[in-house]
Amino acid sequence: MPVPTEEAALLAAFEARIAAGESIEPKDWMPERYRKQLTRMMSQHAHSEIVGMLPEGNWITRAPSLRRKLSLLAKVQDEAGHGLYIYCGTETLGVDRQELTEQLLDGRAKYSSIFNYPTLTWADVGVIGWLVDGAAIVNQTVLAKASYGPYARAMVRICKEENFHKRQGYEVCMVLSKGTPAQKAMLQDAVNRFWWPSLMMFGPSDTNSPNSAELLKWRVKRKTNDELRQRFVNLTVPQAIALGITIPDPDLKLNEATGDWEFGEIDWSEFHAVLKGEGPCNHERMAARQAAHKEGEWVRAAATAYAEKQKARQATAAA
Ligand code: BYC
Repeated sequence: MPVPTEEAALLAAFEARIAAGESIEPKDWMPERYRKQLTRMMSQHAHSEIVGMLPEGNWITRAPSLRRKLSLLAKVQDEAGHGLYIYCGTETLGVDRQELTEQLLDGRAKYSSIFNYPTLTWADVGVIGWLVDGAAIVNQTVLAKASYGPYARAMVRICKEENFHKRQGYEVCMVLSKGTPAQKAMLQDAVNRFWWPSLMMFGPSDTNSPNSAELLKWRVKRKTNDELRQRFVNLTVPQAIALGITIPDPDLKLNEATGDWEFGEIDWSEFHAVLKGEGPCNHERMAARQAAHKEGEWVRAAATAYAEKQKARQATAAA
């Protein structure tokens, strides 16, 4: 079916604005497909921040000192804030948070694969800060230049907080790396378990990424999954060397000509299994979110009743 002339003109104007580096704002015309892609990506991102509180939240009561407990508490709270900024961003696209939450709880929406792995030791908390938040910074620094204004602006603030998260994580790793043989072994074990899942956070390889072409065309994404993954590896390997930690990849080697740290093949069958709900903690994560939603029902009911009472009071005062 031919595209109506009016819509074709709107689309051309929209694409010209994007090509000129302008920001698209909530009330601007946008193609339905752009709105849909952004809603999908932003909602997954928001859900990841919320589900992402669970693995580290698991260690708040067991942090080894008050100082560690305070910084971990602050970090986990920040993640809740990130989720809220991004849900607010999706509201500007016309979808409310309740609807997106329902999609998460009934399994229609995805969240980042990384949060389906368990946190078995205290070293995991350090390694998540270092690798997982480190990967998020690489990805999100570029998203801070995304064409959709509310998403890009949320990323600026989130990246600042992620920097604190990465530093607190790396500092935990540094202390462990200088500790007893048992502490060093615990750190190495955590890196062994989180290295490959961290690389998977960047999504499938470019040849297998169905959404990339459209997102790159509309400058939501500014770099491809593989480009960002490579950047993360290049930044992280020297940090691992500084810690005296071995990256669990026998094929890892520096290509002197390109300056890239070349790495081995990712196990994509593991990635796809986790996306299908078959990761080590998928069931546990979903059960935790469902329980939290149920337990929070009285808060939502109380807030709604309060808002209605306020509205009624204002109506009486105005009458
Ligand atoms: N996990 O065509 P593709 C954090 C899906 S949280 C699960 O390449 P796209 C933190 C993808 O959605 C930070 N699913 O997709 C929080 C698509 O499926 P659908 C989280 C994945 O969108 C707490 C399909 O695979 N960051 O930092 O072009 C504590 C094909 O992929 C994954 C974000 O969410 C995955 N890893 O690119 C600590 C960043 N990868 O929807 C830290 C924002 C791919 O078609 N998102 N899929 O059914 C993005 O940058 C992009 O959406 C992605 C994927 C690079 C993730």
